[in-house]
Amino acid sequence: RRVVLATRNAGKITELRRILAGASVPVEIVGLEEFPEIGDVAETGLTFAENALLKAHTVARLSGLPAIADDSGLCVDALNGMPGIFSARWSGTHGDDKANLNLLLAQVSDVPREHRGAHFACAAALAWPSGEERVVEGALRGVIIDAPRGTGGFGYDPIFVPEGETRTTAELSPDEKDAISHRGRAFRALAPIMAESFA
Ligand code: ITT
Repeated sequence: RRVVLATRNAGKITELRRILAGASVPVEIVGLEEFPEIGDVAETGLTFAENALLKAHTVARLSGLPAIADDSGLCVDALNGMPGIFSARWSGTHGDDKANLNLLLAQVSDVPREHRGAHFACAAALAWPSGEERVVEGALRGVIIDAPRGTGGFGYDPIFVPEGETRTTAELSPDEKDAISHRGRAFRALAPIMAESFA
């Protein structure tokens, strides 16, 4: 019942462990640090689902265990859905959350409030060493604000206010974010599939 969590993003690891624990999936989650021989997976897919499957399949094949992966990002209406699958490396440096967020803020600085719509998207993939696979998606609509607020979460959370909220996702409690987030939705949908396949 061991499953490898195929991500190196610390913010995701925290959230995924929390979400899967809350969904009572009967598995032991193993981190990638147990497989130092597995390098970075090139994210060559064109969609969140393709990239999540690429990561899950690669890690399942190399570890010999089932693997789950998350591919996610922020899609901004005024930028035609960008940064999207490029969210982690929008500024040019992979994983530089602050630089990515600041570049995005500069790019929407002229966009009026009524056109600040955006959504977070997450594809949650599960793959087995046999090549079998499942993938599900979740999303959260909201708006991009002018200046960062809050210290929770990671990535673009300080500039994203979900629909129906006044606080950014960085100002929500962990439980509040999980309840509505793209990641919470995707992995809660994957949970019964995992539970069934590990029963
Ligand atoms: P792994 O491939 O190792 O999982 P990564 O950071 O490269 O890590 P992605 O390609 O899926 O993963 O990029 C996700 C990026 O999208 C992340 O770096 C953030 O910038 C953004 N993002 C995703 N979910 C987010 C969330 O809940 N809050 C804020 N930003 C988020």
